[in-house]
Amino acid sequence: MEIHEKIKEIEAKISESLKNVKLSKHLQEIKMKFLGKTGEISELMKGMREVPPEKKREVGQLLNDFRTRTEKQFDELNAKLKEKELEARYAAETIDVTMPAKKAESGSFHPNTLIRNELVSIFSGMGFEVFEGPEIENDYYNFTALNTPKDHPARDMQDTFYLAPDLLLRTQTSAGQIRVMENKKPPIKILSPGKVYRSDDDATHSPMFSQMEGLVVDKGITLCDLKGMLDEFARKVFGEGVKTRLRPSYFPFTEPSVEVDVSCFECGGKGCRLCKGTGWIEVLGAGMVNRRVLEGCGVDPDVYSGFAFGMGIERIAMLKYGINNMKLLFEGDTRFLKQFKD
Ligand code: 2NM
Repeated sequence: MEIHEKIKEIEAKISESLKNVKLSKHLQEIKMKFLGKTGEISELMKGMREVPPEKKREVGQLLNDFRTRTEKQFDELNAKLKEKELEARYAAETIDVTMPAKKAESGSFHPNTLIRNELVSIFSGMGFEVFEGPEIENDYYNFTALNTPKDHPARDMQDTFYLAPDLLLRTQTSAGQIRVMENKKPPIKILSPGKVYRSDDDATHSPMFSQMEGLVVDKGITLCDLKGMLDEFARKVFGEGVKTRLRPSYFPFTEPSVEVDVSCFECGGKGCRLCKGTGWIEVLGAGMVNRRVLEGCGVDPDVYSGFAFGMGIERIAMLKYGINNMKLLFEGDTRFLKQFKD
């Protein structure tokens, strides 16, 4: 076949192939088909061997021109495609610096933590030191040392989570306070916040809840000291005008034992829904440490006396923040929790 026709034929193939090329990657593949080592143009040039000598110059010139032309054609198209691809990439990766930034959500403290921190701060101000005992205790520290007799209902399997015959989840943080009395000579003034466990689960009881207990032991400590400290606590937590009232009660580890009410901070004592018309709200239990408890810890009850108190953190949180459902404090629902951002 005539060399001109051959060239024309390949040129036609090339323009046909280039019609729908959109990506430089595909262009490169097509280029190989024609200009690669075994491409059509290269194969055509290998045919130079059969060209008679007198035609070699002319045909060689034609083929060289053709190859140069074609290479240029590919290079130019490649440059165009590359530029388009770069533009598309820039467009796709554009950052709109005027877009409003995504708000970084900040966390908030759990109401229990807020109350705990507030109480620790108030009692630290009165000279209490924080002591946290272990959550796993034995019968002695949780019951016996606290003067809870062997047949006391609190020891029942139904109220206490036992891990082994003599290993249990503490039902009150005072278990740890016994260790302090055993190891330290009075004056003792400690605050014990922490989780406690009771086999109890209904609308107003959770099997795990948080307590804050306080203990003061020294020479000459009386119920008046307890009352004075409680007044200070009530004013700081619930407001300046709030008073406290003691009612007789019973705990095995204190004698006498009292329930402590605060005057209703909602109605000022006139009676409202919060205080159920009584003007008073029960907030904690307390008493003078039972001499048998002191004795058991090696503290001479004829020399020293002490008072102790204990409150439920959840209860204080519910009262202070007006939370009407205790379960909200255990669910971790952020719709609830984020209302406590300050
Ligand atoms: C309460 C009520 C009354 C209490 C007793 C003790 C200890 F360790 F001294 F015996 N710590 N906390 C106590 C007393 C706790 O909670 C309602």
